[in-house]
Amino acid sequence: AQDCQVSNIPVKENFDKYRFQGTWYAVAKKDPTGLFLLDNVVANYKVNEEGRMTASAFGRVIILNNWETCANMFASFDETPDPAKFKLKYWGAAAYLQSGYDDHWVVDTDYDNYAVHYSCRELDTDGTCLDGYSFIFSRHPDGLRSEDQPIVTQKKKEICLLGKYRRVAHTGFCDA
Ligand code: AZE
Repeated sequence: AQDCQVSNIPVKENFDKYRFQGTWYAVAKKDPTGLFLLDNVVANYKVNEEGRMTASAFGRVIILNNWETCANMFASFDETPDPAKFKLKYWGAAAYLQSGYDDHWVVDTDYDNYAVHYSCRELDTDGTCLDGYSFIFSRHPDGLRSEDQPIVTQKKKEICLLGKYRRVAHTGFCDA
């Protein structure tokens, strides 16, 4: 699993989108190239009446000519044969925000404390990831519990991103 081939990355077995619902605080992230959420990233997942997973997310961004704002994002997920692998269709509340269609894999989660998210946007010719991003989420705004840290470190290794993360600050910038 550690050959860094995107197709060999293990994901959460029997992922349960119902248990994944609710608020997740990003505690660390690995950025893709280009514009991205800077910090204060909070995501809220739901499963709608038709059984489709949806989400909203906030995060601080800097767009255009150094204009700092809070991005209010929405998403709906397309399922794939693997229950932990989704396609994320996302867009912003305002047109100047980003929209896209990315992979959204849940590499691991215990549903109650931590989650490891992964998205590869562009494959390299050798099957490794050329451009991607990843979030480490916690149910707790103040970070991961110490007992979850070794699990998350192991998962970072398995997705070949150990040492590539930055802490995500929560300063209240996007709080209503
Ligand atoms: C994610 C959680 C589930 C909902 C969404 C997510 C991703 C959002 C982005 C937003 C980028 C915005 C930019 C604006 C200028 C995975 C955090 C929507 C990638 C760059």
